[in-house]
Amino acid sequence: NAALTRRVACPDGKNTATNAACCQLFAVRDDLQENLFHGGQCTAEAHESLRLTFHDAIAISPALEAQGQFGGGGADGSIAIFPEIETNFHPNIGLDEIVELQKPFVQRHNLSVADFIQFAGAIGVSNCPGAPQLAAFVGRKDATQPAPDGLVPEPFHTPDQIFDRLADASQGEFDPILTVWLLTAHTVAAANDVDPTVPGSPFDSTPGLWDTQFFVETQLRGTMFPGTGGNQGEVESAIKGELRLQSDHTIARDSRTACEWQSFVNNQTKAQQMFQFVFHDLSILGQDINQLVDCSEVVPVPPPPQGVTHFPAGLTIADVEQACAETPFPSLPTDPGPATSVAPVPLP
Ligand code: HEB
Ligand code: CA
Repeated sequence: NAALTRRVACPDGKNTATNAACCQLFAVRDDLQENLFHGGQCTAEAHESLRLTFHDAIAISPALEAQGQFGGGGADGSIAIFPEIETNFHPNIGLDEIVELQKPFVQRHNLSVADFIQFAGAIGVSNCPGAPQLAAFVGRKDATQPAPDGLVPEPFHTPDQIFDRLADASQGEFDPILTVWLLTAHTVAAANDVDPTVPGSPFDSTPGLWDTQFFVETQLRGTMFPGTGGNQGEVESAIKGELRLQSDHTIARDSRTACEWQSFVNNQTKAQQMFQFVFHDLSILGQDINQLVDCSEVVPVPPPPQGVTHFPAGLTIADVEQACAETPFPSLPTDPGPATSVAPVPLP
């Protein structure tokens, strides 16, 4: 049907789009890829841009509103519009850095800050082999006031606290199962501030790949810390150099989520499709979808997945802390060679 597929020519003379409102995004995309993401890499700037999407979007609370308090605006850009307030909230530690790096891009393009944050996250993820193509919308309304403190989950929160918070933010949509889907993001992630003696400690052995190693490695019995012990929100990991968040550990073992967690192991399609679905909804929390234009076509199709799901060298099924009672842990090959050790993700 020609009417459905008709495209508009963009004023840049190079691109076409299904909606003229998407034309401005091509230049933003190209600028981000060249000048923030090092020519299209899945490195720290991409990881931090993804984390920022969550910390902006999740700060919305119908429960607070019901008590007559301002509950935050969700994906409204508030974290970058009021950075001196929100990046000082404890769970937002470290995000001042990516907010500062993104600032000149926001200034030289014409997007709302809210649109920019979610768009940068989607472009950053598109550089990670095996990732889904994430949604991109334009038309969000920017915040006029900062979100209140206390709405972003912490790694030392219990599963109950985290499940309650995500359900509140999404009016019940993000249940424990969808919380697992959201946590797929930790496949391209590292921590700088949980243990400041070892910045850049990744959550899985492949922080540059959107794969399911995160779901494998968080199920392994913890035996060591990448740096010092005794940090709030951290538990032992199974691999040298890897950092395990207490929240990832407990949600991986909680009876409500253990089988869902395990179901991601060696299921690349699931790791793509479920995250694509939840990011779409996360990225528009607090906004009216009917006021937005879908420009997802501007997001590059990510490179194909790389590698085979495996146990890190030196570890086997015997090291799995089986938490799902219903189905056995998938059988996986063990990497050859001496025990795996993961290098830190280089800082921006
Ligand atoms: Fe996340 C990172 C927590 C969810 C994305 N985390 C991170 C960290 C922490 C966290 C603590 C580290 C920081 C530093 O630097 O130190 N998370 C968390 C929690 C939760 C979460 C508690 C709930 C459960 N995330 C999430 C989501 C997302 C994310 C949903 C998306 C969407 N993260 C992320 C990323 C990262 C992180 C991407 C990385 C960053 C870098 O690398 O830098
Ligand atoms: Ca990974």
